[in-house]
Amino acid sequence: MGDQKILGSSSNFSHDKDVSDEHIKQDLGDDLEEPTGSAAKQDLGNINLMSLNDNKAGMTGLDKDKINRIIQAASKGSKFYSKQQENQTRIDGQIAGLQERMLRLTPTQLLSAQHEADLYIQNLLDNIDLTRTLVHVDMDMFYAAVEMRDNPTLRNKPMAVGGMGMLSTSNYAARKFGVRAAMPGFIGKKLCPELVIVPVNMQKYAAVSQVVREVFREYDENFAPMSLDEAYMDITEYLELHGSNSWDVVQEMRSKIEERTQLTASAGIASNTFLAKVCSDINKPNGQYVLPANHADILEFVNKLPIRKASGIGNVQEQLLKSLGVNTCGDLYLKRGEIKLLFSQLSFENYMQISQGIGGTRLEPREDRLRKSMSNETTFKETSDRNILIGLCEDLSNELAEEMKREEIFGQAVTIKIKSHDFYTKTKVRQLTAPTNEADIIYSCARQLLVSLLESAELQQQQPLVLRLMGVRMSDLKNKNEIKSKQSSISSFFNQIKPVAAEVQDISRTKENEIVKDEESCLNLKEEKLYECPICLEYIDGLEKLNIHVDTCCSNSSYQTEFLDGVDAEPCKDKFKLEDKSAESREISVDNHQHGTIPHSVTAHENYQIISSENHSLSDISILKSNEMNVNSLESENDSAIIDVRQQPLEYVCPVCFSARFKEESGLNTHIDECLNKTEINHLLEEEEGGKKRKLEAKQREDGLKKPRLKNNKIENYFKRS
Ligand code: DCP
Ligand code: MG
Repeated sequence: MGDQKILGSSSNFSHDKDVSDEHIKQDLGDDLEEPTGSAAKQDLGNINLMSLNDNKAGMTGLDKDKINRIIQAASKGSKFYSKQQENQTRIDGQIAGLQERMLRLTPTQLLSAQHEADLYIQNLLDNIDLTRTLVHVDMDMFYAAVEMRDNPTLRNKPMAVGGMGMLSTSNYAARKFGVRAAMPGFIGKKLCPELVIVPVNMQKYAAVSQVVREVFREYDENFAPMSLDEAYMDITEYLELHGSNSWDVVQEMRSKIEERTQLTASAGIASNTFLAKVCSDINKPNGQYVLPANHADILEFVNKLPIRKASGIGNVQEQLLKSLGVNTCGDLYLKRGEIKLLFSQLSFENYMQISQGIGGTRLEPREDRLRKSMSNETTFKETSDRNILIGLCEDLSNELAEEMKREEIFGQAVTIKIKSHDFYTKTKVRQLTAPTNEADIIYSCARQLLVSLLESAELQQQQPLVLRLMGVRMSDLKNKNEIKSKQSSISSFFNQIKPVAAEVQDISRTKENEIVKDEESCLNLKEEKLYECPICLEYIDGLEKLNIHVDTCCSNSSYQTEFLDGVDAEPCKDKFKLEDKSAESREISVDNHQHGTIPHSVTAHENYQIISSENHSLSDISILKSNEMNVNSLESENDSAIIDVRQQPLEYVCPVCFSARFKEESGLNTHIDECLNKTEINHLLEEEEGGKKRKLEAKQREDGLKKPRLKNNKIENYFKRS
């Protein structure tokens, strides 16, 4: 416990001190000419999107205006800055529209909406569950604490973990200067020149995390890790079994963590996950807070809680809500009429739940927690060359398939993501009729989506689209246990490349410099996160890679003399792979049972038939009958809504020849019988058997989009010999 003393008594932990203007000025260094007065503020544009998020332990009482001016001055002139300016203009427009609509609301409309809201809330309260004891435990300044533990010279200095490109976290001494996670290191240095930046060492943090999780397991076998340093536990049964009180149990749990790791953790105890998480931050570091499980106490607590404290409410939502006069969770209730009328039903419900302090009371069973998606992205030198782009798409698909095979994961939805040279992102998704991790199938589908995106953009703009980033993502994941053997037969293969499917187009913008938490990383200990280079805005997976990248980026730029000054994206060509339920899941398909998460969801409903056709050497053939997709999306902190859902007419496509289409099932069945007898299948089989593999590939290539390229040794996966 020797180290504990050093940590516990360190001044780094006294985090509530004010930082005066003078203190900051003194630490600015001479090279940054600080703008003063309102004119200067005007000059810098006051981009709310870039303002310091001080919603972090150890950051209360900071001179936020001052810090914001430093941050904006440090970023001015960069692509990042101008993009944030552009995004802010868009948000300002949304705010103006919102306010205009609010002014037009009549008292009668408001009364009626309030009444509806009251009914909704009453229903929530009638079903409230206050019987569970949920705990949220979060390690204090995790990466930084590990580094300080292992290197005593760091303990009394403002320090951060990361690099000049991006910081992962900072200790409490550095937070007093406004230095925090998701901030570029060079801006951290502007805020605090004596800041020591230590590189990330993920292996070390993962090892500590294992030890901490062993402690969690002692209290709840089914604990839900949310990242390396935090988890939810439901200790209701533990308390019943041991007849103890939650405060003492959590105290004991934290002591065990400290004994075994020499690191401190903080905890929150409440009747649901939303409240437990908020509570764990209250007495950080090395503290805990319990919120009694009765509605009066809960209401009193949430009434004064700033909206930003509710998980899922980020910068943009905060700006929108504040423009309506909503500053606290209690205000969400006071403005329930306006919220009902001005926001979508999903947002309304989410906000009303927050206003009542309602959240998840049951943790998802461990076996149900599966990563939501896996993807592979690459950035490259801007190009509109169709061959290069298609080649990239193939590489990405192959690598992704390899990774999925390694992890024995299958996906049923393919998404292509592209980013144009002017930073607009488009994604297009297609639902498959059966899960797969076959490269050929993924590539075939991704390629079709890519070509269709390129062509529609070309039509719109009358010129080829110039791209700088491409990604292929597989979602709707299933593990091998969920895959029935028949689904990996020819049926899935043939059906997955059907050109008929629902499509979704999504124009999204991703929050700048926000490192996205991979909530599922807890399951496989891969803590790769997506970072955006603050100089060229490329996305990089993993902090270490980002920092190497930023160094290259900086050395190829005018950064050394004036950081962020008109730097080009040219050096950013690194290929990278990310595993996510991260930025991607913010766009689509979040359903993580967490209170307060932004309710984005995509649901696909499929109807398909399985036709058994053994006499044709095929074990089964599933046929796409219809594929419809419902997309619900609310604007979130970083994304604009998913825009366009198109429904395709119902149609049966022959899974053998791909060219015959039928309105009726009976016509299709007759056709398949004939088609199967035709030479094509026989050829494929003969060629496979006779080892004429090249011919097959050539044929597939010739067929282009119509058929996927089979891996030679994979054909037996699709054909079962009788
Ligand atoms: N992390 C990251 N990028 C972020 C946020 C966090 O890489 N944008 C990493 C580093 C953190 C760890 O995850 O140490 C845990 O994140 P927390 O949000 O819990 O932050 P800390 O543990 O560092 O600080 P706190 O004491 O506020 O919990
Ligand atoms: Mg933490």
